[in-house]
Amino acid sequence: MTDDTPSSGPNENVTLPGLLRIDHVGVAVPDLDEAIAFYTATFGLCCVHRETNEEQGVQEAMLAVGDGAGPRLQLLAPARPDSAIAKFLDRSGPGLQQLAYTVADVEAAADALRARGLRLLYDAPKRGTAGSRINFVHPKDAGGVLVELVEPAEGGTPVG
Ligand code: MC0
Repeated sequence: MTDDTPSSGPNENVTLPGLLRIDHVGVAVPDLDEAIAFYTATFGLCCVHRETNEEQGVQEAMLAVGDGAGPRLQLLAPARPDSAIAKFLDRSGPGLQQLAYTVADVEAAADALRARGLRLLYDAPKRGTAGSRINFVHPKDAGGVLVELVEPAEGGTPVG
């Protein structure tokens, strides 16, 4: 190692997951309408998308910040009592639930992380916001953070 070799950072000998940017930050909330009202009135965010994801058991909203060019805030409310968000709220209360990164290829990103010994929650990607394809890294394998990988739907901009 020479003096100018970084002591940490990308290792050219292993495949990296290809994270492009922060896609969104997810916050668990008990009531979606109330949360949207709070974030729009108090912080001036703009709700640009809403949907119910039956498979995930969530009612969700995406909120844009400022000019909308950057990452979104995702509000996640339980659509049923046995959902991941309901369990999170029961255990931890409202608050930060996940950090999501945009990737070009969710399967390749998941494979790269599996190769490093991280547990991915799904064998194959599932449907996420606005037709995106998603997978998650177990929070116990990512420093206590539930990491989501998001491959946006064909055509680019995830939502809005
Ligand atoms: C659980 N733990 C977390 C956590 N959820 N730590 C950080 N962040 C979270 N969100 C911790 C617990 O405190 C506990 O720690 C340990 O993990 C329990 O692990 P477990 O028993 O294996 O699992 P569960 O039953 O608590 O479930 C956690 C798990 C689940 C991440 C597997 O929430 C899940 O499947 N999430 C992925 C799906 C999801 O989150 N869907 C909702 C968003 P201790 O220390 O007490 O052992 S849907 C979405 O996001 C879509 C619409 C999109 O963006 O497109």
